[in-house]
Amino acid sequence: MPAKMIPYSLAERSDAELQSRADALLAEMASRRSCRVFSDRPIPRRLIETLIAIGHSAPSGANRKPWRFVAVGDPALKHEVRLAAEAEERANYQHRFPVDWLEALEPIGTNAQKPFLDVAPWLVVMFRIDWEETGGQRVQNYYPMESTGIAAGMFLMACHQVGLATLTHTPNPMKFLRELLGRPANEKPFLLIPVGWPAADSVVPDLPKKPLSEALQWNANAPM
Ligand code: IYR
Repeated sequence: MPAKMIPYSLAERSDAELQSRADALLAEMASRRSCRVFSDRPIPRRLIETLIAIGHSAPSGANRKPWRFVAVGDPALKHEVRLAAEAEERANYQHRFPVDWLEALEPIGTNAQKPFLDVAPWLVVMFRIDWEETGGQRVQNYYPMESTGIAAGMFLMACHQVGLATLTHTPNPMKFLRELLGRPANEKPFLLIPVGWPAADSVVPDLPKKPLSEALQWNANAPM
């Protein structure tokens, strides 16, 4: 049955106002960097919950919200995650990554050591849910990959907007996260996102960024 329809409208704004809001947002987002050196300064659980609620507000295929956020703040569990992630990454860096991948990672300066998994006050682990069981029936979700990616992006943006640092970490294969965090087989680990303050001595690589002109194409008749 179709849902009841309710009105939807947004505040009336001039093009100039939209542009200045967009310019301000771009300036803020352009300063986001992936952080690999965190401070242990605590972050309140309620703040993490609100940030996750923002991720959870993401659109999703058929409104299924095919994701799970697991917020890990227990030092002992974070340490277990670190040990398991480092074991996978050691294998990745030592013999699983092909040479071209290692070369692509070289400027970023990453290696198999992941101290931030102990230090960051929260590890937010996202899972994607391709199907769910309701009443003994297997129900397919739609676009779980796209949906979970959008939710992750909104969560990352929310963290940056409130003033916190994040990292999109993928210590593949990530099956260990399902086991350590007690999630069922239909939940596939998607991203491990440490959240917190950068350490006082945190640094990031000074990397050239692909210009927008290489990522944006206008069609020939696009209006001004
Ligand atoms: N997951 C590994 C390797 C890695 C992969 C990509 I793509 C990066 O942008 C950075 C690192 C690690 O976290 O070390």
